[in-house]
Amino acid sequence: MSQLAGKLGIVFGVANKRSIAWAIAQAWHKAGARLAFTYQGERLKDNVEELAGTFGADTLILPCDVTKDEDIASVFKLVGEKFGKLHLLLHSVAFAPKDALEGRFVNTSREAFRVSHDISAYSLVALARAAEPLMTEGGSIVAMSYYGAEKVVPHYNVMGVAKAALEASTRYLAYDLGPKKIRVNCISAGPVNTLAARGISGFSEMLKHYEAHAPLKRNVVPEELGATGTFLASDGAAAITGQVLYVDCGYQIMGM
Ligand code: NAD
Ligand code: 0WE
Repeated sequence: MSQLAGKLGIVFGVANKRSIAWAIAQAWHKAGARLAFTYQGERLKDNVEELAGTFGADTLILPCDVTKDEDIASVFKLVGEKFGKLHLLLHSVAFAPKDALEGRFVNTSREAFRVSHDISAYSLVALARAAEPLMTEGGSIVAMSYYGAEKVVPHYNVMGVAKAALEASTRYLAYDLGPKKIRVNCISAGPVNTLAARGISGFSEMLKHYEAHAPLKRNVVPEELGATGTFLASDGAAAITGQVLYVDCGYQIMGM
């Protein structure tokens, strides 16, 4: 129950109640962590305030567009003032322009490649650097990835390349931050029906494909991502860093 008692954390990537970030935040909260939240823009402010507000009226909820250095600086300044230190950081942020996820990968524009890597991969480096001075007692940084980082998933396209960069960044960050007892890991989740998955043509067929082919013959549920997120944040994972953990009902082990 109180695996994370006394831990202070910050969560990036809640858009609505279906967000993977919200599932992990709820699990961290139940395990005893005190959390701050960020939201991408005014459009999502009310959603995040309604969800995160249930953790107490004094919950810190701040705007942060991860492409803006000044937003990141102001978030960590305010978190430093409120918490004084930090133990946990969840990165659950990704974006590629919609047309880049529809056509052929070979047609990815320079701008779509830049934007998707800036938001989905570089942001982890920027957030880890800003968190480091506050993680004075060590820490756990968790980022969300997907199988398209290592194998071709049709239409995942430039997001797959950005997730490969995210996973490699996780390893280099783990090396740099290890001496400070800051661990950095990825959860590679099977498909989950969220805002980011909605509108992906063929997504319901993908859920059926996982049900048919994954060893566990079902899809992952958000609560299971919460449980893995809590494990990685906890002292039970004190010797785990730089890893990608598959929370995908075993799909990743299959060769056919
Ligand atoms: P979601 O839409 O709920 O979350 C994506 C978040 O990214 C949103 O909160 C959005 O506001 C945020 N974001 C986008 N651009 C941003 C920016 N410039 N600055 C700050 N925030 C920005 O969808 P989700 O499925 O919960 O996605 C969360 C993470 O999980 C992503 O990294 C995604 O790649 C990963 N993931 C999702 C699935 C899936 O099937 N849904 C599977 C594996 C991994
Ligand atoms: O990481 C993701 C999706 C991230 C995502 C989603 C969108 C939709 C709206 C990034 N950028 C955008 N841009 C938008 O305009 N997933 C793991 C879910 C996902 O997306 C796919 C998948 C899966 C799985 C896209 C194609 C194929 C499979």
